[in-house]
Amino acid sequence: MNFELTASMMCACYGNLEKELRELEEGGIDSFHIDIMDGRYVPNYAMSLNDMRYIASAAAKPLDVHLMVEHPNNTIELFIKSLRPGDTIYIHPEAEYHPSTTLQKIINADLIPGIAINPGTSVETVLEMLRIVKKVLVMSVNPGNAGQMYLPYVGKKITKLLSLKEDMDFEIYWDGACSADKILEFAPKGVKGFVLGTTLLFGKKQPYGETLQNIRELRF
Ligand code: S6P
Ligand code: MG
Repeated sequence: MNFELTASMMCACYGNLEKELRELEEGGIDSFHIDIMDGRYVPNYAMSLNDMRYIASAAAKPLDVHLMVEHPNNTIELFIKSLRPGDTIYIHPEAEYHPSTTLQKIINADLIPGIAINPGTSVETVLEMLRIVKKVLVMSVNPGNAGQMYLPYVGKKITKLLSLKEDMDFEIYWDGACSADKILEFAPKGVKGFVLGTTLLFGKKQPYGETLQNIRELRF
């Protein structure tokens, strides 16, 4: 089965960041998920612009930048200018007065536009934006931290998004508490990619390549 795996780099070991990147790339990761937080939109900081710049300069695989910041329109150029075509920027529509303006800047820079949908946000409130974006990041935990519990009510929203994705031309990605059983359930239904954090990839006594291989060999 064809699905993408992206590594949540806020969960990586910063003492060995270059080694982490190499091991993940050699192990077959598809992209690097970069969680940028401002301490206001979410009560945490996680990664910074400089962390993202370093990973952008050192990685061969694309970046998947998840902006959990208020009014990303004010600073979006800082992110755009360090990224390459094929990289993605997700914004949270609730964090912006005019999210379509910010998304247009991402499109104009030849990057892939995405929105991230919080557990408490309805599909109906972001419906028009689904026509603009190419990727929808469904948060299955509240944004701000790794290592949280899956919120089961998010499953219904994924079902709704799956019914819209062909017509509106976007792909669905999973972010938060991603486990093997979730990949087994949702990849066959059409969820295109999964963000791997502490639940499945980091902090295990297993080389990343083996873990990623095991995930690719899950039986559907
Ligand atoms: C949360 C963030 C996520 C986490 C990821 C961690 O605000 O957007 O990308 O880093 O969910 O994965 P896990 O398996 O520790 O929940
Ligand atoms: Mg994220």
